[in-house]
This record gives sequence, structure tokens and C-alpha cells, in this order.
Amino acid sequence: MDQQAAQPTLGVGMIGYAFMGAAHSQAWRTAPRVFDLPLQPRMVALAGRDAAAVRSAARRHGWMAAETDWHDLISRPDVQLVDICTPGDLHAEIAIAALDAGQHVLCEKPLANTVEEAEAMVAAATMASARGVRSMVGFNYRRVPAIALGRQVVADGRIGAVRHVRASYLQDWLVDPSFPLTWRLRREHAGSGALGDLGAHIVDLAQYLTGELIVGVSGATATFVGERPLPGPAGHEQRSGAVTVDDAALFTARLGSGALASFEATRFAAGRKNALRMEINGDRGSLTFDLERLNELQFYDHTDDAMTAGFRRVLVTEPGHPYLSGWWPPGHVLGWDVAFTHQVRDLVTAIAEGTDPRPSFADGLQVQRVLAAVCRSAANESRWTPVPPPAS
Ligand code: SOE
Repeated sequence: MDQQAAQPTLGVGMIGYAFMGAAHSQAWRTAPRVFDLPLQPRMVALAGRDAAAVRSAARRHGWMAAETDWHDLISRPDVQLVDICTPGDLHAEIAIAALDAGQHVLCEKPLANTVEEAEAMVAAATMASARGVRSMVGFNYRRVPAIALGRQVVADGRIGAVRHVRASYLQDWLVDPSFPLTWRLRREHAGSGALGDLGAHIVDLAQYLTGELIVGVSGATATFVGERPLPGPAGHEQRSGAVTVDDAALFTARLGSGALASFEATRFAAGRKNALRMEINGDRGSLTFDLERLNELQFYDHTDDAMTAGFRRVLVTEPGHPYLSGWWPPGHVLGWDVAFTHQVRDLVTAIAEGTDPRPSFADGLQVQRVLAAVCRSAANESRWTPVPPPAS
């Protein structure tokens, strides 16, 4: 018997199989092949409403069975972990039901569509944790090796006291006004637009990299194209519907230490496909990261000799760099998908070790509070709006 077959297993069920479902499936397939995991994931079942489509997705992505009702998935005795890749309006209901049923949960970001839903999820996660049931929210970019290294560099004091964070996440898939009114453009399904979808990532990263929390914000949002064609077969008479979320969000923020931060999230930056950029300036140096060059971290040491000081490009592919132990020799660069693989590695390891993984649902709730504060500020002439501190 080979070593993997002898290992204890973890039955996984996933709900949703669009873009994020495909990314998560790849991670479940890949993580046990790249890393020595203490539990062997079994891709037991995939759930989705359309029977033919979910069967075909299950075959394509490597799931052993298909279910058309998520209730059936979470009542399967062979599923010990539920991976939620649905639109946001289903996150709370599914996560709470799965946790109450004793299944570990991985939930895509943003954690929920409202603060109230996120609070209910945290309450369920807290009770579940007391019974050894784990939960995690999928802020995948924390697990890009260069980002994980950046956090270590900040924590080690290499850039000193943080003064500024400059964060942007720019995409351009809504520039064309004929792009259809998909679920991401409807508040009842997505909660918010660019703010929750992209802004949530950079809020999480700013807090993760600095180890600080955002304490207040001032924001503005815009919806540039208020109506879009309803999705439907091409050639049919197209009706249109209202876009009920933001296309772009811009906000400034203050961190707990007094550092100032700026954030921009948009789906209207023509030419910017998936441009997530972070810059942190401290009193001893700076860091910058660009997702389109995700194997690199730029580091500036302000204590260097002025004649030769400059940003240095750190190629984050050394065996000692975070997560690199399982991959290729130095210089053999990694891609966008590996953060999901690392997410699986860390989640499965935490489950096996009996510890609560991060980012927790409480971390997801805190991001949700920041997003809600931005919305309140934007609705109130950009007035400065405090973010309530997490309950201790
Ligand atoms: C949206 O365009 C999206 O797919 C986000 O939902 C993901 O979280 C982001 O990683 C890539 O872009």
C-alpha cells in the first residue's frame, strides 16, 4: 500500500463550480501532490443546481459525485469539510448549517453580504471550534509566497514603524456597457460590487501585512453604468436591468498605530486585468508587491548607504521562502493558482493539528465591518466613519 493510501482522509464537498470553484478544485487536486499533508483530501462531491452542468463540472474538475441540492451534500456522512464557492447570498446559510452539522468550512471571500450575516457566521464558528470543528475564509492572496514573506519582513521590523499603506485592485471587465447584468452586479446576490469583491482583498492584505487593524475610513463609490442587458442567449431580444452595486470604490483609512492608508477598487480601469498592488512605507524602509509579478517582492532599506540604496527585487523562489519547499528549484516561478493550493495545505494542516486556521471567520467579519463603514461614509458625503473594534 502506498503512503498516501495509508493516510487518514478528509472527505471534501464543494458547492459552486464557476471560476472560484475551478480554482478551488485545482487546489484540492494539487495540494496533496505538492505537499506532504497530514490528511489525504478526497474530492467526494460537488453541488450545483443544474444537474447536467454539475455532473459535467464534477467530471472535469475531479469530483467523485454530483449533488443538485447543497442540503444533500452537507448531510453526506462521507463529507467532513464543506468548501463554499457560491455567490455571497448563500454563504451564511450554508456555512452555519455545515458547522452545526459538524463539518469544517472553507468559505470564499467576502465572508458574507452583510455585517449581520458575518456576525451569525462567527457565532456558529465559535461554537463549532469548541467542538473541534474548524472554519476559514478564503483570502487567498495571503498565501502568495511574496505576500507571506512581506508580512515576515514587516514583523521583523525591517521597514520600521508603518507610516503609509497604498493599496489598489484594478480590473476592467465592466468597461463595455453591453457586458451583461450577472449576479456580481446585483446587491441581493453579491452584497456590493468592486468594494466587496476586490476591496475586501486589499483591506485584508493591508491588515495582514502590517499586523494592524483599520480604525476609521472616508470613502466614495460610483456606479458608472446604471443599466445593463439581462444575460440571455445572443440574438434574442435583450431586456435590461439596473446595476445595484458599485462599479468602483475609493477610500482613505487610518490604522491603529496612526498610519494612513489609501484603497482603490474598480472594474473600470481599462487595460488593468487583475492588477493588485500594495505599497507599505515605514520609517526604516518600504515594500511593494504587484500581483502581475507575483514572484517578486520589492524591498527598500532606508538605512542603506544613500549612494547605493535603491529598491531591490527579491525573487521569492528560494527553498526557505514561505511555501516554496514543495515547488521547483530557485527561479522556476509560480502562478496565480498556487495561493489556493497553499490555502488547502494550511487548512488541512490546522484541521489535523486541532488548531483554528487564519484567516478566521472573525477576520472576515472585521473586513466586513470596514466595507460597511466605507458604504456608510460614501452615503454620507464621505464623512469620516469609525470601524467598530472586534469584540475581545
Ligand atoms: C473578480 O473578478 C475576481 O474573480 C474576484 O472575485 C476574485 O476574488 C479575485 O481574486 C479575482 O477577481
